[in-house]
Amino acid sequence: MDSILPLPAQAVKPGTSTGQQFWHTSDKTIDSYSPVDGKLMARVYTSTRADYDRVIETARQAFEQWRLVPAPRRGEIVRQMGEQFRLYKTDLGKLVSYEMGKSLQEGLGEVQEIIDICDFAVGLSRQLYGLTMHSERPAHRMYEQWHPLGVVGIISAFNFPVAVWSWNAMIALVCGDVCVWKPSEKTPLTALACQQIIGDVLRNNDVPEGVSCLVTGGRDTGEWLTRDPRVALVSATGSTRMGRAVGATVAERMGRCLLELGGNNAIIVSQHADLNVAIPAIVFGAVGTAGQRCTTTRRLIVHETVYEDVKARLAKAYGQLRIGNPLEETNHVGPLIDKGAVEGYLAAVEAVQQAGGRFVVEPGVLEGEAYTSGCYVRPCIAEAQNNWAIVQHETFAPILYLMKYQTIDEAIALQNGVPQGLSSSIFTLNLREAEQFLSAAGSDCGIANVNIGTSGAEIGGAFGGEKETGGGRESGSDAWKAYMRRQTNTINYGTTLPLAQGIKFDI
Ligand code: UN1
Repeated sequence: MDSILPLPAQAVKPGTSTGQQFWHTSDKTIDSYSPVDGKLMARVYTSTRADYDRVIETARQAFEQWRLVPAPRRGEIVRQMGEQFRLYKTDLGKLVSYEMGKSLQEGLGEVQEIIDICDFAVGLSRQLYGLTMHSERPAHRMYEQWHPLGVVGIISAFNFPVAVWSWNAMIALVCGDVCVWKPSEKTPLTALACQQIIGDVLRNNDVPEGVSCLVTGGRDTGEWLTRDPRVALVSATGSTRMGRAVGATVAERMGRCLLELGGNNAIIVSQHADLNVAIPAIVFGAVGTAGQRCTTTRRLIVHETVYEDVKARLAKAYGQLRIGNPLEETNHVGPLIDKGAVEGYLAAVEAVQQAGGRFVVEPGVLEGEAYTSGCYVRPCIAEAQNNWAIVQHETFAPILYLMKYQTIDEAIALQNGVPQGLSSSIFTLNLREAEQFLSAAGSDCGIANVNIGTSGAEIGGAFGGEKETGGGRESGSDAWKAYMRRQTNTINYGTTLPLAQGIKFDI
């Protein structure tokens, strides 16, 4: 790992953007262990409250200047960041894979998402459009503008340790905001690497110190951000439990919140499906990132006439999965993030058994020389009922629940019959049922696909979901509007003062 780890196995420091001011007054560290081999990768200093306050103050001052930089110029700086990520794609992809445990291909894919969102943001920097309206009053003009919002707090999760930051940060930066990132305490090194990668660009362009900042720590650090009235928008990715707390705290101070929380994503496999397309999509959706994507396929709702066939094909495909070191390209499935996640997996397996579930592909924790970190588990499949508590709950592990349906109405009801609403898909070649699935009476999720799986969304669309998924939208489409404030402007260029609504007021 030498080439990707110039960071020594000693404490490295969080701080503000250019890398010239790394403040840390704490001697407390987060120890980052790789789930791949259980080795200590580095110790990262955590931010104290005093460090945090200095970061926010610097960010606030940077905002005063950054908001005045023309948006296309901000876009040019983001373009250069995208170039840097192109240069470091392999190194950063490997680091993501080693620190988080996802396969190298997925680590590289994650860095590609950063590059893609940079490109998207560059174009967007010339398209932060407002509408013009026709005033009801003569000699009046109405239009709206989108102005920068302020400090954006980004709380990210371990499973996409760098891409989700970039969806927020790159859009926020072209919108004229400044960013304070609190990465997951499980993956602090990849965050430090990103700050280093963009540091040169910020320095070369004389960008004010504080435009992109990093604070490290656990739950307390996240709470500082959510409670802080200096933070205009908190964008948080993580569990529903975390999101509920963040949402309530930010709402209390009338701040803005963008939540991207848990999913409980289902694929419907109709009797009209092309199974040659469906099976690989299901397997990638269920076992990719070892079941630790918020878009992971957790439930499979299969028409009764193809149920046995689908079950047999899946069992065969799972039998071919290679589990092991994710940096070895021949392996499909890496480890879970830590031993706590393995316990969560085992608890879910037990709950399935207690509810009466039958495993079609058996679960288990892998042991032996290749699995010394203790974090490698077998992706498994269980026949289950949608209303079981364990099926209603998101377990961040590769467990796929299999269930049967008879009518398309029933399948859609099952798909929607969970508290979460992130991603969904149907495999069918039947136009009527595909359109029903996409209609107002179809899937209730933020993402609904036909003949592709639930995960692996492209950055060009708005990403997020409904119900307990939190309602936020990040990344493409017009998600940028969440990072700006809208101002409606009416200008009177006439010589009289007509009032709206025809009101007469003569003095
Ligand atoms: C997440 O798991 O938080 O759609 C994000 C996908 C990825 C992003 C997942 N592009 O699976």
